[in-house]
Amino acid sequence: MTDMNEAEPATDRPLVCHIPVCPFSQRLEILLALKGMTGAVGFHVVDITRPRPDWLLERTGGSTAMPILLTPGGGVLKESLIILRYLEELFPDPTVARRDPFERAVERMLIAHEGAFTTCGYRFVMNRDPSARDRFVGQMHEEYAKLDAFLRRHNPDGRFLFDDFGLAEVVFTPMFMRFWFLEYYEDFGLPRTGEFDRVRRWRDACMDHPYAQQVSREQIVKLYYDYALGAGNGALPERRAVSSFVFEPHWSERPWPPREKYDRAATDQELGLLTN
Ligand code: GAZ
Repeated sequence: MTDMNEAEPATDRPLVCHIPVCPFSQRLEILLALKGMTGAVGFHVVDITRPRPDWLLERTGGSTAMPILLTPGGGVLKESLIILRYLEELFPDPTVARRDPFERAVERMLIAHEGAFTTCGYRFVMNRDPSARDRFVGQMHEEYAKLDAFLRRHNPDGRFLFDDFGLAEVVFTPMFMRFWFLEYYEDFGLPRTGEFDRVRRWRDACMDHPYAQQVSREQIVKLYYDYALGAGNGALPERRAVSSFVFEPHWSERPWPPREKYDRAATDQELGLLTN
């Protein structure tokens, strides 16, 4: 649990300050797991529902977005894609990114789609206007269609972009998992039509990977309830006192939230957010 005046943790090894369920942080966790280097980096939990501790704001120069990587030498890195590259170079064996320059470029082209894909899914879950729903569905289809076309072009018969789970998979898997919130709150899933077969095979292979199991569907659905009401990043929806991102009561002890996001907003009590 964070508090503004908490003491600065030791940085005798690289330290990632993170929000445990944040997809950008899961990218780093997956990469380290693939390298067998999980223990080489410390993880310090930041509670998104509270103000950032002073020592952290001092180190980052006031920037609050997580994850942040603090180096033993006093360096500060932000942006998950940058931190991934740093960890890839710091712990080069085994490499997760492609070695061949052309393949690496192909991998980067796919990774370049991640921003649009992510934004589309988050805007959709946060949308409050029922009449805009069809437009979001169309945009999601377009995003999945782009991924499908890319994968068909570069590896039509495989499961991953190349032969195994690599850097592009590290980047996209946490987003595929977050989009469980679209299934639950928007009843939106990837259509089972042939035009999405290739991206479906990729997505399923990504989500099944043993090193990518840091979060569960139940956890995502429960923690992201506030996003479904349009309140992102630990902000509070109207008439609520406790964020769905709080650590206590633990998500596993709370009931499943209502799926109806447009015509009803559950209370703290209904969501099991009050400690007795
Ligand atoms: N581009 C950065 C990265 O590391 O790749 C993004 C980091 C980031 O946004 N971190 C969020 C954070 O720390 C938590 S995860 N926020 C608190 C703060 O003070 O800035 C939310 C979105 C969204 C996409 C993702 C997320 C999310 O819209 O999961 O909108 C609210 C935040 C596209």
